[in-house]
Amino acid sequence: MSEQRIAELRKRLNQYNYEYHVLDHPTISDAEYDQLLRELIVLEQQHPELFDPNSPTQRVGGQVLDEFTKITHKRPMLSLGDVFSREELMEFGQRVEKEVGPVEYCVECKIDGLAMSLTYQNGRFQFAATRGDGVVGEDVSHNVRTIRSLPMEIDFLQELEVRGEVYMPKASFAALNEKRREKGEEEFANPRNAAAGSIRQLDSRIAASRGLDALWYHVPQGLQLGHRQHWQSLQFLQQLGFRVNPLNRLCSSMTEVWQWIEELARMRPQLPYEIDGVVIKVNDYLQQQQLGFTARTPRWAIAYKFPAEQAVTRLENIFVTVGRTGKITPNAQLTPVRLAGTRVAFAQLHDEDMIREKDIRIGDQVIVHKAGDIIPEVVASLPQQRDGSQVPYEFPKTCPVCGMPLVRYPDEAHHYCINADCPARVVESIAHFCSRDAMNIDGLGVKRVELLHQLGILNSVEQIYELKHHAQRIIEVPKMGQKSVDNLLAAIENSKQNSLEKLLYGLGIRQIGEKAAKILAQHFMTMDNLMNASLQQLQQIRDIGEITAQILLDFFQDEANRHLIQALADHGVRMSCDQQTVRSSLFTGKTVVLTGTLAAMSRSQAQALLEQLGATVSGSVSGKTDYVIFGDNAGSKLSKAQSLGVTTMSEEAFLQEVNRHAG
Ligand code: 0OW
Repeated sequence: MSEQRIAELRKRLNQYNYEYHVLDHPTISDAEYDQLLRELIVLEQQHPELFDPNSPTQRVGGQVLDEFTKITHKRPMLSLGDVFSREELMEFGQRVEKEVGPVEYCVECKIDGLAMSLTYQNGRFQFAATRGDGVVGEDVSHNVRTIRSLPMEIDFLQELEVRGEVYMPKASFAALNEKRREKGEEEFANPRNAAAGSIRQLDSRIAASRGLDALWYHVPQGLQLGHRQHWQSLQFLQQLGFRVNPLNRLCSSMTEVWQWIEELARMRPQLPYEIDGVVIKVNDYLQQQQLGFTARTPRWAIAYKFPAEQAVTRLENIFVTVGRTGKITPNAQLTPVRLAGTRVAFAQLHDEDMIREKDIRIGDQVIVHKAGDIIPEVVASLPQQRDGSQVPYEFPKTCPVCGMPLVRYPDEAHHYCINADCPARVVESIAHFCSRDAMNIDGLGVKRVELLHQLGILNSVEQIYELKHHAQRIIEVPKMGQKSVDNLLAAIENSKQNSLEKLLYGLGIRQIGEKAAKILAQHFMTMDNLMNASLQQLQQIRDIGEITAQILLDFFQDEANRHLIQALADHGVRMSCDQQTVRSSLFTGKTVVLTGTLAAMSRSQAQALLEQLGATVSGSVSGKTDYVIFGDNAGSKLSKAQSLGVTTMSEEAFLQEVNRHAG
């Protein structure tokens, strides 16, 4: 009876999945597994009435959503307080032990991925939700189901919530970026971004191809389930088939905790996943209850964050690159060095003054600093290590690409190539137009644009929309098969539907970044209205100062720009803006600045939320700022706001205001 056979195959294949992906100890060969899977696929096709989204056949994805549904967490998903030194960690321990007496700590790697909440009922996976703002997350079940190590069925029938971290293993991350490099697509900065980008895909086949994994570390209702310690809950999870980190340790003192932290710091480069610190939790649930919570974080847990890494290496040479605005940026070529888990061969030098002030010379030993996914930078040279072979750097007088003389405006730090036809600027401008935050044309990264520019078929933004006439030429480009040409031409066609702010930002007008583009698009709604606006109309827009208004006026009066816009319109590029659903709130029409590290969400998520509430998010604090919202480690912007008497708002007050309008 095939119904029995289907049930039996599902059970066996789930067990084999568990053995392979959780125990790393398969008991059958891949060929046997594939054969059983094929048999199940055939049987399920013959019995669509027995479809089960949790079946082993669904791990490869196949569901495509058109949007994410929201899920409100039964219990808020908290963030963690951070400490950055042994001393601060010891203070945490003293505070805890002063309140509840001697404690045992559970010490866990702080996996650098994205927090995830799972819900099971009747022993079956029901749904998975991202953390979102801590209160409302997104249903990403279709993508989480593709994580092979996650059990879809467990031997526990009560409703159960399990929390953990979905992450992209270093190996998957390297493979993914290699593939993107080959396709001329933008690479992910780090595994966390790659994991978040994968989990937020609407098409689960993409998520299934990304090699995601997860480790589970929290049972919110542990105490209600009769567990006395967190450690017991971790064992409970392990017995149910969840992957739990074998590097978790129980420690009976903060001194022992610190020893384990030092051990994990040593192991960090060899771990198969990125960690950005260590999480230390009071193990006993009753003691956790006594300690309670702050607005956003448990008082019984803390994250110790590893210090940003530095390294010393030799500065081999300095070379300049030409940006799309003609800005000349000096870069350091280094003797490659491992830094924060990555191989670093280049670093930023910012500008000529910095090179002189820090007395950085070619051949110097230099200190290189890398924090998070920020581009590495040279922080200092080591003059005491000079051997006389070092050479001061002479900033070039002419553009290295087109040979025209460089210009340095009096009050500017940078030199510029002012030749609008400089090949470097043409290529950078086209690549910017195609970039993700602009017209988002996948497959036209800088390298690919450079190639097509050299072929002579891509010399302007307008010619992007004429590439379809050169399909045969494009196929000749290395690693461009028919499929990637089709994808590229489809991406170009799709870009015509972008809302006006993406086009405006893509045009690369000086001083017009994403924020200003969005403000202008939402204010004028069409390109025509904007192009014909007077200086006064432009100046009266909040956050568009006099200088920017003049730059805009000059840009739209320039015949070449009007011709380009007309040509893009003739190609069918949309010249209007999406209607924004602005819900009125405390922030409507106000200028808001975000500062510090928000726990509940990323900076860009907070910005999007604020803009939906009708606020303008600005990058700098001034007398015109209405609110400064601060997270952890808020710095100079917060103190400037206080000195200017600008209203400051904590993240939890911001979240309360947002949730008042959540809808
Ligand atoms: N990233 C981690 C991790 C962990 C939570 C649940 C109770 C208090 C915080 O590896 N090992 N353990 C916890 O415990 N949280 C972690 O990550 C948190 C989730 C959200 C912010 C941090 O990344």
